[in-house]
Amino acid sequence: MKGCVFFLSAVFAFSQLLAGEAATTVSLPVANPSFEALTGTNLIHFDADGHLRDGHYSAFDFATGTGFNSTRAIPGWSGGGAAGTFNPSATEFPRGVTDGNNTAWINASFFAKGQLTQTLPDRFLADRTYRLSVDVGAPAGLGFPGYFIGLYANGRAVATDTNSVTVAKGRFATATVVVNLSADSPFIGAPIEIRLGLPDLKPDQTDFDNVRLTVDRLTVGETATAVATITAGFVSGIKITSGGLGYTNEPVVTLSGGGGSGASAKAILAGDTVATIVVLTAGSGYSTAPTVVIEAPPKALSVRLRWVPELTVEGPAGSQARVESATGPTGPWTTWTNVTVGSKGTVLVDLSPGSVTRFYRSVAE
Ligand SMILES: [Ca+2]
Repeated sequence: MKGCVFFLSAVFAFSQLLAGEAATTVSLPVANPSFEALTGTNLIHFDADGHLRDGHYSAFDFATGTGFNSTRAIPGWSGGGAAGTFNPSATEFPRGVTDGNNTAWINASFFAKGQLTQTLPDRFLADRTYRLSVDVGAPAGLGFPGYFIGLYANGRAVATDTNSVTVAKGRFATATVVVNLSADSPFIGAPIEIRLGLPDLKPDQTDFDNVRLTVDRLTVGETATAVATITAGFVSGIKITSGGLGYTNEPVVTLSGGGGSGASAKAILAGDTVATIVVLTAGSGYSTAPTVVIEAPPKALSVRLRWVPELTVEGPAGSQARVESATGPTGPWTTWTNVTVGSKGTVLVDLSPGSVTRFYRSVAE
């Protein structure tokens, strides 16, 4: 068949593969996120249920007016300067606050300003999208010094927002910062810190409410982990070190090693993570804590697309052709496959690794 003319055309087609990556958004726990946690018994400032009265506030640094000095002015948050918990009245916010009754307040003067910080138990991980949202309020009848919100790690700014959202007097508006860190970021593994503050030494007050922090986490392959403790040879408890993600059914928990036998345990889910592991039988004879193995979650079904070359060989029906490939346009050429040409041509798809960068030609046999 030498001398026949064969024609090869190539188009790039999408190939669908399984086991891609899907993400789910979860909330990271923030202590006292809406500033409702402060309670007290001083009936000047707190009602009979222990909640701040309308128009009353706590403060880190002074005890004048309707305020009072408190080292726990905002539970869960550390503070400096003029800052605390505030239950605004309709004078400051005619439409109320955005969540619950209270806000955080931070004051500034021409000489000093307050700040609030909270360091979370969660740490920054790579390739996750972190989103911090905070409702920022400008109390009516007072000067508004603007706002500052930020995510920090090891004392350094990771992502911040200063005054990008316009806040009307007597109203709240939502400010947001978003960050996604690569694996070589110096912040990976550092505890996540939230900071709320004022950008300038400018009177008078900014209020903050409803602090939310979410992270997009991969749903594939996050297996829960846990460690066991023993007492007098028995398994006395199992503590979860990571709840994992993506569980649809309670995973099997096995205990192995440690020199003993007979211990068993059961996992309990909260949503799609392992929340608790209950020891069912304590076993006996353990000299060291047995290893806790938790079954992996099922893989999420998802789709990843990729380019692959689709080749059409045309020529006399029934003739034989050899398709060659090379890494450059001038060769050297090697045989990729042999083909018998059909009456409408023959279609071939190269799914092998590196196919998108290869060159192809057809040769008569
Ligand atoms: Ca609130």
